[in-house]
Amino acid sequence: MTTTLVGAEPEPIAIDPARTAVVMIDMQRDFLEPGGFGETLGNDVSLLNAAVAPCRALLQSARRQGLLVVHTREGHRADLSDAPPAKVERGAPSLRIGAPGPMGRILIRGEAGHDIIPALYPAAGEPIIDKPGKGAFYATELHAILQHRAIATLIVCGVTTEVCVHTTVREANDRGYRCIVPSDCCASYFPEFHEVGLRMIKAQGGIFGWVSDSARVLAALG
Ligand code: TIU
Repeated sequence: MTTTLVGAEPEPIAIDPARTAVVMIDMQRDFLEPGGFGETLGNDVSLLNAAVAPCRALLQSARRQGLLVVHTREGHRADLSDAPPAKVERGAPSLRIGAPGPMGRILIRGEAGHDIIPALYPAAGEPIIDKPGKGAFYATELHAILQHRAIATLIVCGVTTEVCVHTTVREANDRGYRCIVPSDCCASYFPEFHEVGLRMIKAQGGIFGWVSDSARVLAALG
């Protein structure tokens, strides 16, 4: 085992790259591009685009170093049978999950808007997890995939910081994974939620995990 030290708060964290996975959360057109679900909820989607370049740099480094890279997509079956009404009922009725949007039915698997943005498109062989919830572990194969590769540490990137990234980090923390969140590789429609979400992760001695940034992760990966 060859470990490398990643600069982070509340303290540096040693990782074994062979047992570390990058988890890229929901970098989907529906969240990042105009006309998608994020915008229908009343959000300024341009705020999320700041995370794309740092995510791309981190992805490229992770691929070069042979880290496991996993992508997630939030979305539902076409008949909405896996979508709780409590979730579907958010937003204006004409713009809800399953409603027709400019990029196909909103957050429906197989529709254009559900797909991952071209800049961060999964490479051949990288697992893609289709998740019905906010957390990447809920009702998915993610834990099994990580266990089969003896993954101990997750570098969690994506959108949005306080919703799907946070929920996934909390789920991972309860399952025994060490989570590192590079601050510039995630983003929120609400800058203050991004800030406070990251502070929540690293507070109390790192109650949910570690907060770093792409420069420090890239330096550690080499
Ligand atoms: N992926 C994710 O964060 N789903 C959301 O619905 N996020 C919002 O911030 N709305």
